Amino acid sequence: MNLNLFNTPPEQWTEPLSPGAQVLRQYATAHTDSLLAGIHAIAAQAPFRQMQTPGGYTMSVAMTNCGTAGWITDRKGYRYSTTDPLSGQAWPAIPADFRSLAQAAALAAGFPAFQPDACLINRYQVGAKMALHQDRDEPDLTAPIVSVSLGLPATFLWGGLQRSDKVLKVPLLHGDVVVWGREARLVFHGIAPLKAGQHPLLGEARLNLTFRQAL
Ligand code: MD3
Ligand code: FE
Repeated sequence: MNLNLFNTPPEQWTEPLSPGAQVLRQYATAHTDSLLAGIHAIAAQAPFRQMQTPGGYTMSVAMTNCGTAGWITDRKGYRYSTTDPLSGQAWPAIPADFRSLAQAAALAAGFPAFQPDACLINRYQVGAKMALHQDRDEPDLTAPIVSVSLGLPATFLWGGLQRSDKVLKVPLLHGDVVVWGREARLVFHGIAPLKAGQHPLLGEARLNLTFRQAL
């Protein structure tokens, strides 16, 4: 881990975040208008909702999905579902430009065979957070996860392979894309409570897309 990274302005990030995690700083910036239009259309079919955890808590992050499968949680557990439990219908398809962006980012990070079939869309309002967790509901852990950050900046919490490992804080900004694979794929991670602010395109919110191979 290069500690200089945290004193270096994001525009100068040129190194991997850590083994297996490649930051493609501002990779999505030219595409943010079409991403936001796509998310708006998806949310019209499959609204953002705050899901229940198996333990009975309501998540502070609101979520929706596009793709053949979408990630859900309720009292019965965490899983992928081919239908939206709110409507009983299939999730909206992944827009072609979303998919191209995710595949190009994966290719740039050394994953030429990435075929995302699920895209979880997280919406953070001020104070929303995501507790430290691993993403392990996907059957093929050799496939990476590609994330795209939009809107207000977030503090990404980057731990290790044990929940008790030291956590580093990394800023994720509007337009940043990160490809998480290999040694980074099962690392514990989370998002600190979203700080108040106003983003010119998104107001008081952050959106995060995560492209996954879930089937
Ligand atoms: C590292 N989302 O949806 S994206 C999630 O910003 C999630 O909404 C956060 O963690 C967010 O599961 C972080 C970055 C991310 C996503 C998946 C990962 C980092 C990851 C999977 C493995 C390792
Ligand atoms: Fe995650």
